[in-house]
Amino acid sequence: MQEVKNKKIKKDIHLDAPFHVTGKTKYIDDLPELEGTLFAKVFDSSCAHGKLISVDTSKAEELEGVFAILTAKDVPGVNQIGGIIKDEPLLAETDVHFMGQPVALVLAESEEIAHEATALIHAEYEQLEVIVDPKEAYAKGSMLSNSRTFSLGSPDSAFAECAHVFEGKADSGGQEHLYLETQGAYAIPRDQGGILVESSTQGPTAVQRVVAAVLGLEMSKIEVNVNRIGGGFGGKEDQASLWAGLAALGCFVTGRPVKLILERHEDLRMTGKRHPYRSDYKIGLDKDLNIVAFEASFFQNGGGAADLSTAVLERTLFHGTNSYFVPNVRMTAHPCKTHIAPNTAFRGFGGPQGMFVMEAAIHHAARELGVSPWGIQKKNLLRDGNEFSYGQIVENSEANRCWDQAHGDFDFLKMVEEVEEYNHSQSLSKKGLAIMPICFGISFTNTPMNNARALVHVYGDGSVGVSTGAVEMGQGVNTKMVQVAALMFGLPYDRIRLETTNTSRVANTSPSAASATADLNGRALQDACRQILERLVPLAAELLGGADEKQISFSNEMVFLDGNPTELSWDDLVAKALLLRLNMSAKGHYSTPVIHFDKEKEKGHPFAYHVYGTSIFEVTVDCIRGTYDIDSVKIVHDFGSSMNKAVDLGQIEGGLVQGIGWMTLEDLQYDKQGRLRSHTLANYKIPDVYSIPEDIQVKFLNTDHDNLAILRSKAVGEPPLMYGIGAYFALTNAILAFNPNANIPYDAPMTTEKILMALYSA
Ligand code: LUZ
Ligand code: MOS
Repeated sequence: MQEVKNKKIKKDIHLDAPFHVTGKTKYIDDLPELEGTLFAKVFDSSCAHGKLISVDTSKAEELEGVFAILTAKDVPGVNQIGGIIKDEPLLAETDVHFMGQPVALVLAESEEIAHEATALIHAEYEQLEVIVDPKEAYAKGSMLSNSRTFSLGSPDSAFAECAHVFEGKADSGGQEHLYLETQGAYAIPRDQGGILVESSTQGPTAVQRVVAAVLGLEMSKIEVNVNRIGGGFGGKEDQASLWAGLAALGCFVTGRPVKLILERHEDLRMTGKRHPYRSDYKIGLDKDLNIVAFEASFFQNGGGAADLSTAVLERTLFHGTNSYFVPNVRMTAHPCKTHIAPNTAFRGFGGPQGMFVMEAAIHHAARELGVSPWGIQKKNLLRDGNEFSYGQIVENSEANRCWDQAHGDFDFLKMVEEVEEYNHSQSLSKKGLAIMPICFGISFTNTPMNNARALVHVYGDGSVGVSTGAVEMGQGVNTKMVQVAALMFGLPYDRIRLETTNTSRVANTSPSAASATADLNGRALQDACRQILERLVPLAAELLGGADEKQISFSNEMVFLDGNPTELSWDDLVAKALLLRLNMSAKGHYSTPVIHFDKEKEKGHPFAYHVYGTSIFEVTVDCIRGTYDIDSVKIVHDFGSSMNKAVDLGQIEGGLVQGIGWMTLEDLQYDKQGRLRSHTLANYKIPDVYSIPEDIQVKFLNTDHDNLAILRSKAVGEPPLMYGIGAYFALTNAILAFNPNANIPYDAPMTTEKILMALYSA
């Protein structure tokens, strides 16, 4: 098919923005309530680990307006929602494994009554030992699954020959997703035993599968519809299924529509988060500061059920050497079972936790050797032909280009000089710099998930309806899908309607995750459009008097011949095609070529491509208070050939700030009983407008290599989060400027309290 060009297509807008900012966008809780709707509330475990002895719902049942209270015995199908490992019941049965675990479901005539009723339920537990620390879990053999090891070269003999070897520990905390729209679902009975589930999910098919299983129905009976969701960040990749499963259970048992929307407190308490990790590392360098060997043990805090932990664990290993080439590697990761809410996907999916350890190891080595970390970083950046620990060979590495351009464009040497001058002249305030290069692999690491479908209808008036498996969560994927269809058909954006994500229109979807949604669904959409064009082009050629099909193209709503507009419009061509009974609908399919991975050998080519970038951080620490400002973040990012700079820039800025929050502010605290203490927004701090760096500059490194990205516009969802790791090390360096002997354990987040302690430590 020839290239289709359309000059009128306006790029660089987010099509949803006007609706978001005027409050017109609709989420689950905005759906009009059907008559007879019941409101659901979850009664959850107040015991983090124990035997469930009894649940007494009698008082609650007496409350006027309570319609039913359901427990595990009311589940008609299998009481099991585990996605990868079958270790998580929908409702607790004989034991509980975290505080916040659903035990009973109250269905009432109003939300208020449901709320009141949950307070009248009483459960008894036999308390068992609670573990919240992953290293303790590992020592006690409390595991979710087997450990995994990635290795390359001969680390043992390499360490023996290293000029410098350093060992240490590096821990990072979890992170609350804090999507603006809390978890929720609305289940509605359909005729002949079907159920429609409106769900706030990134994974409509995952919801369909879970609902069918717990109800003992076939998937065909369950229709999952997602209009859009108010943020996901990974928290709704798998964990929306629980709430949808409960709403659907209520609907199935009562025959009435059931709405279940979590309040913010419930969501904070009951849902899993980014996995906290504790890690040990060992790094070996030669006398020229080449990293020759690296060893790490990652202890993942998985929580009370496996959820996506084993997949997250895998990505920690994939990204354990970040954007550096290390010829001798051994990294082992342990999925540890603890008694907090099951941790889950979160932007970066274990990758950031791995990269933090590598950066800590480099920082440690630089500090001991009295050199700058960026000297070591630069020296070891990935080059074409290098091998990742998982066997994939580096192609089209942009690591050095991003780094070099960041140094040049932002005059890093001058920044270093100015910071040194500042630190000489100021005694009670110090500046710190850090550079954070990133390399992120694009594809689900689980190869079979890398596929997508799209359904396209061209209607009789020439307008177009598009359905894909992509879920719009604010990231702008719908805008990108509109762009793809508009470009294929030569139509303006307003002729393309993006439909909801619905399992009856597009089936067997992978979740919108892994930064791969636009790539996978965009390619499937191109395939569908191409099929329709293949039917239209011969007709257009015929209508234009037997023109050469190869000369036909579509632009500005007109048929073009040999690059020039003809008299034939798109609308007339479509009308004619329908009269001739041509099929103006098509189903497109895409599965990523090339990729494969062998889990026995832990080797393969799992990623379609990698995304690179470099960020430079400058911070100022107030050495009396421990408070700080992030003065600037300067980034050169590998966008490929960005198809929408507004959307892509939004992803960089959002990811960056979310990463800074993870590394500096967001401090999840659990007590020994397994209770989340940072359970409100008063004691869990996320970045606000005041904590955003004053100066954020993002340069687009336009890289035009042939790649598997959609329109060569590289995936952009997750990679920028990892820039935030630079904030941690810039703060560390500012502390060291004040107190060169400071004792600073690598223990993120770097909160102001920790800064203050470190400033005056020895
Ligand atoms: N989800 C998943 C992900 O199932 N597999 C992945 O590799 C992944 N990567 C990032 C985010 N979500
Ligand atoms: Mo995600 S962590 O790509 O759902």
